[in-house]
Amino acid sequence: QMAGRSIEAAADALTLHQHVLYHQSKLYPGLEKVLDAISLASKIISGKVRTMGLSGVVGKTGEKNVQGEEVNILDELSNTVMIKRILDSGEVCAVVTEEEEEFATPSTDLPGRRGYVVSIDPLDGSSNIDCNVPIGTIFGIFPRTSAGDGKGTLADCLQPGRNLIGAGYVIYGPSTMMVYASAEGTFGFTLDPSVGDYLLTHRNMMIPNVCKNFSVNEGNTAYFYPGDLALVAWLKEEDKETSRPLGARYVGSLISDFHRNLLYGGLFFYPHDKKSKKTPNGKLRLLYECAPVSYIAKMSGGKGSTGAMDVLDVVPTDIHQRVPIYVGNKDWVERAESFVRGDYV
Ligand code: P6P
Repeated sequence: QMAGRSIEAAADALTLHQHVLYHQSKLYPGLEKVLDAISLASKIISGKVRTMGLSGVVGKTGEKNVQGEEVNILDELSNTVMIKRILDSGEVCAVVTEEEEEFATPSTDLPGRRGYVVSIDPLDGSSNIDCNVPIGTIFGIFPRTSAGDGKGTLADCLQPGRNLIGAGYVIYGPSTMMVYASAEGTFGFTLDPSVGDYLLTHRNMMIPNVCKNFSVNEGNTAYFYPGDLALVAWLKEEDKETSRPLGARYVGSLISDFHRNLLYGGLFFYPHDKKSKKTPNGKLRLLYECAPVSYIAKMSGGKGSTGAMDVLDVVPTDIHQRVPIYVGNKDWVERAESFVRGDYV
């Protein structure tokens, strides 16, 4: 019986490429090549992450990125590899990445349709890299809006999450997994290093109808607005009917917190707070963190909100724009909205 199962699995576990080819390439020609590029770059990153103490990628470059954050060697490598592979696919007209002030565009003498835009956080959770806590790559894929097949424009990059045609993340955890969501639903693929490919292991992922944990950095409560303070207190009260108090889980790596909540149910939030004038709208970025995870949540039966509106309806005015985010079980996100709506002028 076991043998049969393992033979069957080896024979028919779809690869990520096949999944995209079968489900999306009629509507979105060449999209599978975009996923191939992200997938290849993520395998290179996975290899470095798994041997980081040996592969000389631990530590800092000594530079600061556009966010004013110190850049880790692995951040820079991940960014360089992702941009190059994605633009070389010939299917992408612009890449928005956390590590670059401006969006990157391809040389137009490459064959290809350049019909898509990719927003990407090549390696999210950098503060966790050196201490071996899971980190991740987060990405969103939009259709280009400008005419022709040349380099993309700023307008191509400033699209609301509502326009996403696919979004996903790679979690470099005990296993390396790619979770990819599209109109088809949310599917999980596990990297088999002996094969060197992502094989389907989780079909039609849906957030369970239970909310096990809340996930927020309570070290910031001194700077919270009243609504968020009331929300945190409410989540901790005992109330059997609404299965409170919830557990508390906070890894500090968005993809780890989000992935756990996708599988077990949970409410993650990073509110805007009074901590820093520099980031009045919270810490997480719309285009390559909040919109992709809100899209994945939506495709998995959940929701992402800024507290005042659906994250997917926010039209960016800047490619590095930050928004507050409450994401996870739809009913719990809506409860959170009722607490914090009052804080929005
Ligand atoms: P804090 C990691 O640096 C990150 O961008 C996300 O992955 C994570 O959710 C958040 O910041 C953690 O921020 O302020 O709680 O350390």
